[in-house]
Amino acid sequence: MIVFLKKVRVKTIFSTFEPVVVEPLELFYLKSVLNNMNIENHVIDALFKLKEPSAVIPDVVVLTGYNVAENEIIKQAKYYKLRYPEVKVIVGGVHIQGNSDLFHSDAIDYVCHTQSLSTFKELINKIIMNNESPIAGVDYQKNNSTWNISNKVVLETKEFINPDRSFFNQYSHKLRYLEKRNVALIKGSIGCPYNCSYCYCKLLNNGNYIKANYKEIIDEMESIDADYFWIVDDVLFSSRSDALEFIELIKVKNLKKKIIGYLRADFILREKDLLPFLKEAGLIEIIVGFEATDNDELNKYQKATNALDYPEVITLLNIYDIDLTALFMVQPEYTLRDFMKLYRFIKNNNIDVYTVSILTPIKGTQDYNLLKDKLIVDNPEKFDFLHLVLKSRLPKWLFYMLFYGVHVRLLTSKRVWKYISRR
Ligand code: B12
Ligand code: SF4
Repeated sequence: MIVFLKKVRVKTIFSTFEPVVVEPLELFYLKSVLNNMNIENHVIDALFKLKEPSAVIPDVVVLTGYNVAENEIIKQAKYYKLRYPEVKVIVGGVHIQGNSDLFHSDAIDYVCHTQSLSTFKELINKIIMNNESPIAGVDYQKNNSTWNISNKVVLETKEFINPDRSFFNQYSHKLRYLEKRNVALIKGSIGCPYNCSYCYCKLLNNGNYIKANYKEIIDEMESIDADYFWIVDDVLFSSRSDALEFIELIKVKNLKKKIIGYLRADFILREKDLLPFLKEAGLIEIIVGFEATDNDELNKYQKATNALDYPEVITLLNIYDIDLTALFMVQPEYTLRDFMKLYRFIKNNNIDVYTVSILTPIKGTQDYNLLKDKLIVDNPEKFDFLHLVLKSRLPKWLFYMLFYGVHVRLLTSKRVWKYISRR
């Protein structure tokens, strides 16, 4: 059997600048499963110019991609069916996990809406055996006509499988997080224990959060020759004991690694005495979702953080020389005053690196269902957090002018210039 594993991408404004380029780690988990089964497989990803090998005819094509690639995934499934009439097409990944019904297309055979890699293995085995019996977590097309819908599957523990890193070893020089080069991704947890109203991540694994196993993360980091490790878990630590365990494990191993991770502002403030130890353990950059500078907005988002704490959080990270990427979100209802307030907050707190997203309801979330009648566009490619998908209070041109205006201060960032000059 031969399997193609493909990340379907669409160009967004984000991909024009490409401040972050990382390995499509999900494909390398799937690759690892196939390698263990001794199945020939080829990773295809346009970002890295990895093309289909010309003389090879696949038996299975696996397509994955984010919300913006929703239509493109279906389009590519059709393309592969035409090109290889016998091929079986499987789709899966985070967007599909929460929106399986959108992929019940003629050109797709299996819709994997579980995170489970053992389910993926089982599915491949069934395809090999030509066995049509149902699998939990996978919808499939029966006799090319009706869809057999499976119940949702919840993973209770993380499966122990490490992704294949052969790609990383070959392409690490191309991988970056802004000015930081040679960055490997690490996934430890699944989902998020918090409940911010707009967020898609908390819905993953059907809302069932699985905490990271820090020992496994650290063992994995130890085996990879990277300068930086971006642990992409939605929250690196949700309790003090998590952080203490992490610090202790790194200390015992005497591991010297540079780590980027996500932490919430309330955690940083509450556990501020741990910051020097976390820095010592290798945490050199923290990504913090501040979202808004106003508590009314934060309450609306059920963010459960206090905007009045944010300046102290920024100062603390400065004191301990931990880089910050601050994440903000603007709403379509924003007025000139709201944009100015955000701009002033960024300026007054000397925030060097930040991103600003436009509040965008993502399919699968409750926000999306509430707001879907008010959407002004339905093209998934526009749901990249950089386009208005809901009507703005300000005229569109003025909204975008202010939205891009807020980004201007990034040009004063040394880190951004380092990134630009390296490109
Ligand atoms: C790092 C990251 C990125 C990286 C890319 C990472 C990558 N792997 O290529 C960068 C920074 C480039 C990026 C960009 C974007 N991202 Co992003 N990103 C993330 C983040 C933080 C982690 C993703 C990751 O790499 N995880 C590690 C991998 C290994 O985990 P995984 O994808 O879940 O895969 C596991 C399982 O799901 C499963 N699996 C995955 N695929 C498949 C397929 C099959 C068949 C099977 C069986 C199983 C399976 O196996 C894996 C092993 O456990 C997530 C947040 C999150 N919680 O997921 C957002 C997230 C995925 N991003 C998101 C979005 C929207 C984007 C952007 C479109 C917009 C933006 N401005 O950020 C752009 C896309 C640009 C483009 N041109 O496509 C959304 C996606 C929502 C959705 N419904 O699709 C998320 C969930 C965040 C959010 N805001 O909600 N992102
Ligand atoms: S925004 Fe962050 S903290 Fe809130 S639910 Fe999503 S991932 Fe969790």
